[in-house]
Amino acid sequence: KVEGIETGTGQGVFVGNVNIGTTLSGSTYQMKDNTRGGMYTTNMNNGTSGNGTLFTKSTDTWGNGQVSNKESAAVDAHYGVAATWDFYKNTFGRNGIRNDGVGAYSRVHYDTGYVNAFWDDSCFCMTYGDGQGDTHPLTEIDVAGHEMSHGVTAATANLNYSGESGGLNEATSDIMGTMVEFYANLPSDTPDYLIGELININGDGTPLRYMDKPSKDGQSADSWYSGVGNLDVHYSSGIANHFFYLLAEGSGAKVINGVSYNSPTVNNITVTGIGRDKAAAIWYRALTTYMTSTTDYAAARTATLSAATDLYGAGSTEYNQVATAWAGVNVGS
Ligand code: ASN
Ligand code: ZN
Ligand code: CA
Repeated sequence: KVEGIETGTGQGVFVGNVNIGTTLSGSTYQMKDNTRGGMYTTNMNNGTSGNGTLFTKSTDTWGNGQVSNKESAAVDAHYGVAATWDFYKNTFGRNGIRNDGVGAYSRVHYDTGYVNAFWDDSCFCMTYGDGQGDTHPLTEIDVAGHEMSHGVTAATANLNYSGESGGLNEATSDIMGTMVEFYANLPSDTPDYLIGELININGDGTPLRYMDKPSKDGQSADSWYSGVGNLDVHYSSGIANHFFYLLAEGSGAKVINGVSYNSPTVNNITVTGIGRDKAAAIWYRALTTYMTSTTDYAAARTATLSAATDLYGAGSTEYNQVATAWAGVNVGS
């Protein structure tokens, strides 16, 4: 054991009871994890500028699951960074967001009534609002994974955040954020293909986005059409989210962890799922090897086919289902 490196216990708003990486400095515990690139979590105390104040205390027990305890959302954020770090490291051998061993820090309790979370490359940090009214803090694990994956995209393909490349940038974050949720596999936040399902972002219990049938949110595209690049990037992302769901799980009706999905395709094309792990490996390799800042949907198709060839061989089942899943969302050759 390295001097100062501790394992604390926390109870987050969403993560439930978890262990978190902390640091003992003198007689004070800090919410700082030196086993994962020195990532730490700060309290913005409703402010909007500066780095915030590092969470510290005299015991190594943090939060109580209640929003009113300011440490609870911090436990979610801290755990989310750790889970994202572990996911990328153990799945792809990626050592941090920039693959340089440096951990990102998180700022919670940003502003008042702030209903969003965001990644910022300039501070190499993540920021979470507390939500407003019936909307909970934005610290759910798929959102954490989503935001940090914007950092991974910026460090790799660097997809421009507008037009079709912007939709692919957003989809990469939804795909990898969802993979982080599956990786963490929390009993209090069972993994699914919904984004932000516990936050109550719409006030009626519905999630922010649906990967099996993106149009369920009323705005997102299920399949490609000319002009889809004019949509907000959080809606043009639907095509790639839908592609990923189809590739991983297949078309038609399915129940996963008690959630029912029904993923229709154009022309009723049948897609046979190859599983999440292979689908994620293909997407990650495409992102880090073939996609560039100007990749559009047609080029994303080519990139994932190249990735599938590298990983599983040309003409493999995996390669063929990549092509079929793209056809299922109207992205053709
Ligand atoms: N939460 C949003 C996102 O990650 C923030 C933004 O609009 N960039 O997409
Ligand atoms: Zn995003
Ligand atoms: Ca989710």
